[in-house]
Amino acid sequence: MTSYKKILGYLLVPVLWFIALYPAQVEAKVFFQCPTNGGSFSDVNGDGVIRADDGEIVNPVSPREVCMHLAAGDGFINMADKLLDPDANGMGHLQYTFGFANVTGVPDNMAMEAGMLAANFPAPTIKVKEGDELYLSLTNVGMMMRPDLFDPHTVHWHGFPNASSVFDGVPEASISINMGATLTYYYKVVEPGTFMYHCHVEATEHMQMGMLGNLYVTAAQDGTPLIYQGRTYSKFTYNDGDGSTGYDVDYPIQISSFDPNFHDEHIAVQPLPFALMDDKYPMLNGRGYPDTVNPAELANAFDGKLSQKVNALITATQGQRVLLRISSLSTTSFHTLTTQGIPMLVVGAGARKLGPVNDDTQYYRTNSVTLGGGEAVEVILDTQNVAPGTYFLYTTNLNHLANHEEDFGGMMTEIVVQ
Ligand SMILES: [Cu+2]
Repeated sequence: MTSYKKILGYLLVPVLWFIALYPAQVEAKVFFQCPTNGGSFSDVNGDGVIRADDGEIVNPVSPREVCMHLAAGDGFINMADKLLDPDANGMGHLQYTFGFANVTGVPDNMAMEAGMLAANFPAPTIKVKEGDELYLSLTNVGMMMRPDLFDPHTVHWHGFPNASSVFDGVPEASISINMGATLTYYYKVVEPGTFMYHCHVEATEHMQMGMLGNLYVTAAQDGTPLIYQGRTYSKFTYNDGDGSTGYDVDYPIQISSFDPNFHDEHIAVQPLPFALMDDKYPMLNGRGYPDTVNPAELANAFDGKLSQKVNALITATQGQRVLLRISSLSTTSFHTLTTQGIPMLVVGAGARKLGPVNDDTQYYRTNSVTLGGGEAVEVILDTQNVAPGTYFLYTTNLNHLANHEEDFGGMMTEIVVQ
């Protein structure tokens, strides 16, 4: 009789759990929302262009409805210190991360699996145009390597003028997304400029762990040719009225940095060294030099998944104006970037043009810009009088020119003028 009761007791536990959790199971689910057409037309690769399933570009008339589906979870990336350890087979330190993956176009019933252990660093780039409506579905796929954690995640579009806080991603002031659930953020994009995005849940931890990405908005003035200083442009950093922020090619460059100790303690399920946070891997677009100039998408050494899809190589044809959309999401330090041989013209900061419309007098020439976390600047490099060759964009914080213990790397990339 006693053993019968015992068995009944054991059986009762899962039954009670099932009853308790059943409502949660039916309510929380993956749910990609795209009003244009139920999801069959979408911005699959984050380039801001909507394509049908067969790849045909189907951008509707303005305002465009841009849909994107991100998964939030964990994963691994490879750091750039590939020379120190000869046994590493050309792979650098394997870094445990939290991050986002692009699962746009993946059917809802396969999105969890596609997003698991697929964290990208940096997060998939979000590029939209002023006037667009962005429907950004975020699904929390859980942290596979930390099953003890049940952290929610959010998307915080840093600098976005939300009409209400519900889509701001600050968990204390809005909502955050639990494991197995999806929230679709809605943004009516009304301001051009260089922004950035990150998860805002336990921000010091989740940002140090890598939930950071490039995000920028192209100007409504694009497509209307304007002549500035004798040259014609059809792409502009801002709605400047006079073409003074015109450019030929643009590159988002995001400053970030990792403390390997923090990440290693994390996957070892140890107390996290918040107060001792000390970043040893300074990066541009999630890579240290020389990985910054490797045009390939990098895979990690854990399961071979593509983990670092964005590089930081800047290329231009002589005579072109290059726009650098520089942002910083470092959680620990200010960082200074400089170019040698090509003057920097700063035309915008904090997603605002410097000075009013039809006025270029507040732009300034410099040879370095310094950014703290959350700051962004737009820098134009004019290659008209620059001899073809390879130049460098790098930090003057010389201790940041290293990939942890391996010197001659870190926060540096190349500007190749052809
Ligand atoms: Cu998060």
